[in-house]
Amino acid sequence: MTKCCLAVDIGASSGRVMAGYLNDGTVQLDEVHRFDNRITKKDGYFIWDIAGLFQEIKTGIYQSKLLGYTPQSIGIDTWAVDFVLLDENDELLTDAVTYRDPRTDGLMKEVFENIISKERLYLETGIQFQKFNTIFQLYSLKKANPDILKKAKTFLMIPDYFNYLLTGKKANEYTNATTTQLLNAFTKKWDKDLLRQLGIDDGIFQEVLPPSTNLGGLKQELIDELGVDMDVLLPATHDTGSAVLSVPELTNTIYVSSGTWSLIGVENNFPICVTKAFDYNFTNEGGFDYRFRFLKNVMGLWMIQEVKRNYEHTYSFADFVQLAKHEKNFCSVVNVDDNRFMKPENMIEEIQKYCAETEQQIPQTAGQVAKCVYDSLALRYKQAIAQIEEIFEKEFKTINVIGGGSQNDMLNQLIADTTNKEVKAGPIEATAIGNIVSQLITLGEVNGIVDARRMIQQSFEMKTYRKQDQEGII
Ligand code: LFR
Repeated sequence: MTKCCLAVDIGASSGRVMAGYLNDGTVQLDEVHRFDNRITKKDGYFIWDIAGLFQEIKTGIYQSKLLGYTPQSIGIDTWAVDFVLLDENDELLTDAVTYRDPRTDGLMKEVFENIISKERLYLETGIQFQKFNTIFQLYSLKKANPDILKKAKTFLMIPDYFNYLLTGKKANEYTNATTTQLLNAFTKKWDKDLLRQLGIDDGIFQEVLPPSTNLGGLKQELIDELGVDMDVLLPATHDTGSAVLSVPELTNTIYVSSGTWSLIGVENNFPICVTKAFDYNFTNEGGFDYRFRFLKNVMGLWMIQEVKRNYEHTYSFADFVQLAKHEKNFCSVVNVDDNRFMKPENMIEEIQKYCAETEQQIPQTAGQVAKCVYDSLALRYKQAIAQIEEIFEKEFKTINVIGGGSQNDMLNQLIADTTNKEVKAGPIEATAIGNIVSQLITLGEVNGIVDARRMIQQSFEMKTYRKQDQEGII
């Protein structure tokens, strides 16, 4: 039996349970369970199947045992901003509505006009303006369904809720809580003044606990059901927080955490809320060890995930890359961050419409659609990177692409070509690795974030890309 930590990492399109452990000073990772995650529609809202996901977590725990592991701890990370509310009997009051639901359309402006100015909100929270931030989701609930908020006794974000189901303990983990845009960036506590202004009862929010907190053991009924007894530890429960823990070098490097979203930024020891950061809409999300991720959300691979779904999964992600490589001469680009691509009826048609409206060539084949997506993403990355360099008055030499998207060698090459910087790709499982090392730090098996990053560098290979195409593709 191998002693391990279990990392549960759930993204917008899939989740996995990984067993991780140290061997000879290196981090070892083994996928014990993988499952799909998808958005469904219920009662007029786009929602996550939260009960189904918890079932998958349990299957993963059980599976780890069957594969010969003895888990000593488990940590859960997921995407950010989404939440559930519990009533006085700790029953769910709502489905977990996804941040891609249009219920918050137009509400940012209303909040700035009626509740708090945009500038003040940024200065207090350090968080970027995204229409899906929890603050706007709660505001929309207050408008559309005030009774639900009245009945609510507990606010838990998605990983907090899973932790509650595992342990019976209610808490709001810090890194994920920062993405609500309701936490003061300096006190690192719920901003009670802001909540009062919004008319939301601050009593529903739980204690904010940092990564490395031990929430305690599993509930007895789960120990009986799964035959496993272990502690539930808090990693950075926001997936991007865990992912960035896996970036080994951050002095001269800009990271791109590449998955459903592309999160492009640097790491700091304090939030940066200068005018340019505000103008360019950069965020300061809380990280492990109270470091801050200064980054920008760029659309990411959601577009190609949707394109794949629209083609009824006829092509794999690798197929799209191969097909796009054969479309060297096709060169139409879209603004990937346009709200129309957030949750369109049909992504392919939306891309085609955009190209028609902007009088560009309309992509017809799967290869042309994919090429358009990759070119458009690379162009947007280039702009975000230029903005970071402008804000920091510094040139960064390297870009480290981490996460599932780092397997896309065409996109990696495009980034090198368009930015003329060295691109390092990997680790692919950055988020799960960050989750595991944070547990190892909590358990005293790794010394801290500096050692963890060195260890990760020694444990996982990275591929390097340099500018090839002098013309640039875009
Ligand atoms: C990435 C991510 C981003 C967040 C977005 C929505 O998976 O967590 O960091 O902005 O999803 O929650």
